Amino acid sequence: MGILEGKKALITGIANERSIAYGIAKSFFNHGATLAFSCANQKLCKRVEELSTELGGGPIFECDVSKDEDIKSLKESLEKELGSLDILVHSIAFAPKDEFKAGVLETSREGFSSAMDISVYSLIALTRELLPLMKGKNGSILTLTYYGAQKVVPHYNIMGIAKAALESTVRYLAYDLGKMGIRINAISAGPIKTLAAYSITGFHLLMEHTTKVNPFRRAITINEVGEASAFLCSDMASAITGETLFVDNGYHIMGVFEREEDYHA
Ligand code: 0WD
Repeated sequence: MGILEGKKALITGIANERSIAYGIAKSFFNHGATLAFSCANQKLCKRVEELSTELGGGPIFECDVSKDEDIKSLKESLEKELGSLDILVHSIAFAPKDEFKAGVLETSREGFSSAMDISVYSLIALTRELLPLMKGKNGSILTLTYYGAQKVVPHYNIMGIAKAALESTVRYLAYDLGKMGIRINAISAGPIKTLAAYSITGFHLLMEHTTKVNPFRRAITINEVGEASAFLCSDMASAITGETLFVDNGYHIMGVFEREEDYHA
């Protein structure tokens, strides 16, 4: 029996087969979960439709998380289709491309607001709206973060600030949700070549460096994030909440690097 047998999960944030959310969906399906999906717009929903057939062909809902009305109708549709929910996967982030290029000093008010709104507030809004479906279910919520929340990663800029807020949000929500027996955690994934990653200036250098110096000296895969996510969202992790779990081949444990060339990607 799979570790997610009998659990119903909503997966947000699949843009294509490279998306971290797709790796999570695959693992969840293999571990026995029933899946539903949400995507930001019709175009993405079409893509998800193709990918979801091999994952049980669950329902797909359009939901732009920057719109309260979309989140409300997502809840109504989920209630109609699934009745209840055990797991929410929040795999969503956005910042205007120019905000990555400019340094933090040049961050615009609009860029800051939209990065915080879509990458952080959406976790609070989705959690609050979907909570009634998760009550009494030992529910589990998961979001995705990155090392740039805790240390300076050049070019990550506004998104580093947003991810720091996201990790803090996870801790505060963990406290509030604990009373209801619901857990919430974050996975801090190492760099992976996805659509979102390509918005970051110099991502290929970051990827090359991280891959070269981590203890395993290789890149992580979306399947590895998927397997760790399956564990965190299963009852095996029943005492874990408010945590940020690194799935990065151990890059974050490094203090200095061994060789001079390790500092150059
Ligand atoms: O190296 C990486 N790729 C890492 C990503 C390392 C560590 C963490 N992450 C995080 C990202 O910051 C994000 O939170 O993982 C999460 C998933 O990102 P991803 O899988 O790397 O990227 P992608 O496949 O692009 O999925 C992110 C999706 C969007 O895709 P596009 O490319 O269309 O922006 O977030 C979704 C959308 O599907 N998204 C939204 N969904 C609903 N409403 C919205 C929105 N307003 N905006 C973006």
